[in-house]
Amino acid sequence: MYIDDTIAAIATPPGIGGVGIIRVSGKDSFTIVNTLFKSAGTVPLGERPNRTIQYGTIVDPEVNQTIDEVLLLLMHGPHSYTAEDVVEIQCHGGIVPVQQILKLLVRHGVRMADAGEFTKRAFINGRIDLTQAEAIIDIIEAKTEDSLSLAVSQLDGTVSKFVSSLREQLITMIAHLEVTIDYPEEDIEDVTSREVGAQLQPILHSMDELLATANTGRLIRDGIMTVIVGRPNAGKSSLMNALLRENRAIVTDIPGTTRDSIEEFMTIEGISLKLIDTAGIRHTEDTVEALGVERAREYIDKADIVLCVIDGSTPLTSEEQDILTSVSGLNTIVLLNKADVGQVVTNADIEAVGTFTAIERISAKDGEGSAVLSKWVKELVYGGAVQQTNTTMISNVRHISLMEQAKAQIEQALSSIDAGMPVDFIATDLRSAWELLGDITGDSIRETMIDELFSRFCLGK
Ligand SMILES: Nc1nc2c(ncn2[C@@H]2O[C@H](COP(=O)(O)OP(=O)(O)OP(=O)(O)O)[C@@H](O)[C@H]2O)c(=O)[nH]1
Ligand SMILES: [Mg+2]
Repeated sequence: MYIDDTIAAIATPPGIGGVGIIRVSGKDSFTIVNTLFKSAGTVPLGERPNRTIQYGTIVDPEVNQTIDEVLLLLMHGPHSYTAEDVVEIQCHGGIVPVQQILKLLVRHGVRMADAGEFTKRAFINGRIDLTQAEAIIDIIEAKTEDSLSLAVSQLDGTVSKFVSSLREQLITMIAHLEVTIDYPEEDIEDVTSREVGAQLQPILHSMDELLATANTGRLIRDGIMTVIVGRPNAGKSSLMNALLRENRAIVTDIPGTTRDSIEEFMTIEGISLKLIDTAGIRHTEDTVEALGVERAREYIDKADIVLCVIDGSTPLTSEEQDILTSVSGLNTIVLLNKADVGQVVTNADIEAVGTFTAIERISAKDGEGSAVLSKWVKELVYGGAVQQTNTTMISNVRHISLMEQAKAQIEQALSSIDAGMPVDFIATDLRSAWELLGDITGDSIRETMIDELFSRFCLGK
């Protein structure tokens, strides 16, 4: 892919701020900006020292009208974000100056960049690989300190280094096998297969280790989808408000108050949670309410944690038993609410219906619930074998899925070896694994996938 045009975009968010930045990248950046820039010095921008800041004004040369006072950052490729010649124009941070300057640039031969096109160029020009490009999106979208530091470590190339080292080992083995295909002799094939088999074991082991971090990595990156369900009037919206510490959802003593789901983000233990309050689940003739109930059920399927609120002050109803059955076996915390008015529902009553991660007593009305939730969030994210410190973590669903597929290919190669299959079978499996791993870093990726991926960026990035 050869890129020969010059692109520009407003890199700062729309609105009013201290400065506004327009980024220009491509081989004509310096010459085009030069025709619009006026300063005390007369040396053309392209000949001024690299990586300097130049003060002056942007002037529309056709009518000799000054648009704004600016600072220019000059960066010659390949030492720039895109690895091309880049000029960043800093003007005053209003909506009009940035737009006027961009329009002027377009009139002088610059093309408006697509979303993510600067980062795409950095990738096409080989400055970063795909995992690093994806890490940049994650940095921009990070909602907590933990998700930021995970993304930063991936920008540093932790995942790429891991993947590249696996690919190098695989290609050596493939070469080894292919030599034997060219000189087929029974015992050489046999010896080679066994050698390759022995070398594949540690590879498989390290893939397993990385995949073991996937759940933690994904939860840190994407946040925990926490869904509050229960029958009408159980106290779900009261719990939502208690967790958020604000009166976000309407609470009344009328069953069926919440009719549509309400979503809010919150942070617990440095982890971002997407909290969803749903309509009370019951059989209803009301069309709107019924849609809300259906939506509640759909959320249960997607949830990382289900908070099932039961009114503990009255005996379990058959409706509540049905709800409990539908969330049994999931990562469900049963909350026996209204502890303040005395509880008649026992743990045994709940356990008789199904299996749940925990059963806790709370009083949502009094603002309780946070301590319980934070305990289980910690358990879910950091519990188990995975330690967060210093391990390479895989968090992107695309990477996880490709790594799993590559692992399956290696397992297949191992069983071919065990079954005494010819070496070309084994080589084919290993080659597929090598290609799948290459898709992670973008070494063998298709163009449509690249476009799809970069379209997720914002303009000017
Ligand atoms: N005593 C007591 N009452 C509570 C508690 N939590 C909620 N309530 C009351 O129970 C009633 C229903 O509360 P909501 O939070 O609206 O219940 P909900 O589950 O969201 O109900 P729907 O939206 O109708 O499905 C209100 O009158 C609340 O004040 C609690 O811990 N103790
Ligand atoms: Mg409600």
